[in-house]
Order: sequence, then C-alpha cells, then structure tokens
Amino acid sequence: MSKIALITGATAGIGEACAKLFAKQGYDLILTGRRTDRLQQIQNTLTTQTRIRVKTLTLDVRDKMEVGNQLEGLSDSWKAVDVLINNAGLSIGLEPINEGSTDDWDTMIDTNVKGLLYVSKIVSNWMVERKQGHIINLGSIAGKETYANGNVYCATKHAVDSLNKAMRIDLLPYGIRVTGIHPGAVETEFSEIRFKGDTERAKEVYQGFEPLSAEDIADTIWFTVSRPAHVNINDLVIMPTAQASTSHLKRTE
Ligand code: NDP
Ligand code: 8X3
Repeated sequence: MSKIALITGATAGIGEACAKLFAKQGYDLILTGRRTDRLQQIQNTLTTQTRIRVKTLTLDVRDKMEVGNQLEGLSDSWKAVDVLINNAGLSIGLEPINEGSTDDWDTMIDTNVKGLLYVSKIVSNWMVERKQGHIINLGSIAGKETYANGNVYCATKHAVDSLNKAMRIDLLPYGIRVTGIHPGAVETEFSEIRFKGDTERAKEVYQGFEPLSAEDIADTIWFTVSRPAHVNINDLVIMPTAQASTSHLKRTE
C-alpha cells in the first residue's frame, strides 16, 4: 500500500513543490488550502502524470471546526497518514510594532500557530494510534532570529520552533519523528502576500541574489523523510548562499 502525506497550504510555493515531489516518490496525497480551483488543478496534473491518489480538502486552517470536520470526515484508509507537512503560513505587513495592524497580527497568529496546532492535534492522534509517522513543521529563519519590523511574524515562527521541540518530546513514546525546517529567503508568493499584492515591492525582495526555490525546500524535506526510520533530523536551517542571516544579504547591485 502507498504511503500517505498530508500537506497544508499545497496550493502554492513550498507546499505545491512538496506535493509534486512526494507524488513522484509514489505517495498518495491529501492536499489542503483555501483555493479550491488551485487544488483541483494540482490534483488533475498529478493524477494525470502519476498513478497516485489525491484527496483535496478546501479548508482554512484558522477555522477549528472546519479543520475538525474535514479531517475527521476522512475515511480510515486516508487517516493512515505517514507524513504531515505543516506548511500553511504567511506573513502580512512589515511595520514597526507601534504601527502594525492588529488584524494582520490575528491572521498570522491564527494561521501560523493556531492553525498548525489544530491540524497537528488531529493528525498526531492518528499517528499515535499507529505508533508511526513523521511531522514536518515549516518554521523560518524568522523563528531563529528577529529582524526590524518582523515582530509578530518572527514571534509566530519562534512559536513554531518551540512547538517543534515540544512535539518531539510529547510524541517520543510513539516513535513519531518531528522535524523543523527553517528557510531563509525562498521566492514564492510569500512576499506578494506580505506586501498585500504589491508585486513590484515583492519582486525587489529577490533581486540581486539567487534566492532559494520552493523545490530546494521540498528536496530538503524529502531528504529528512527518506532517512532510515531510526534517524530523525531534528532541525534544519537552510539559507541561500548569498544570505548569511536576515540582515546579511550579498546583492550584486
Ligand atoms: P506561499 O504564499 O507561496 O504559500 C502559502 C501557502 O499557505 C498557500 O498554499 C496558501 O494557500 C496556504 N495558506 C495560507 N493561509 C492559509 C490558511 N488560513 N488556511 C490554509 N492554507 C493557508 O508561501 P510559501 O510557500 O513561501 O510559504 C510556505 C511556508 O513556508 C509558510 O509557513 C512560510 O511562513 C514558510 N516560509 C517561507 C519562506 C519564504 O521566504 N518564502 C521562508 C521561511 C519560511 P491558500 O491561499 O490557497 O489558502
Ligand atoms: C520568511 C523568511 O526572512 O522573510 O520566513 O522572514 S523572512
């Protein structure tokens, strides 16, 4: 029987790249996100190109009821999830603490922290029952450092870093692996969302150096998943070669 990976935020960027790579590796997939059209598109592509099964769930990870209903509504065979990739996340706004929007803060905290928890509680229980599984949490370099105007986004990713460690301890008795992935600059829709659709400003973030691609991160995630069962990669920080830290970036112009 094929293994199953559940990927949150599979409609774009890192989540979509993971969906493609895990499909290539023969995993059946549960793909989630808010944009149904994109989920369907990815499902069509993957089921045409490969022989895997793809289940799509349109859901907003911030909605506790919806997460519960949709995940618990899956059949038992789909609940045998081997790999959970907690990827759905975002940053909105880049202002100093006294100027930030409290609505933006709510969105980041509700998505990056609470959403990750709602999904993890349900899926980790399935893994506990089977005494196996691997949870990948998408943190960020923003969860290891704090930079100007990054305040609440950095705080949410520090929370993910902490939850990653906590999950590893709590799930230890069940042989469940837990890995934190902490990328630097990856060119995806991330900056477009952060700058609320200002594509010019978003493009500038990645100019003058070679950022990571979503595929680089998917590759790294696959590396952790494909280690032998007795090996757990606890934590990985992965940066573009041109970026030493959030405040040290070598641009060519
Ligand atoms: P993208 O904006 O390209 O993708 C984000 C994904 O998250 C989309 O599929 C989106 O789907 C989903 N998502 C956002 N909000 C929700 C929600 N409320 N409910 C369900 N799904 C949601 O960004 P990335 O691929 O770059 O980001 C993926 C993860 O990687 C995030 O956690 C991000 O913080 C982290 N990261 C990104 C870095 C970067 O430089 N790009 C660096 C470090 C970490 P939809 O809109 O359809 O709901
Ligand atoms: C995304 C990377 O440096 O913009 O998490 O916070 S950064």
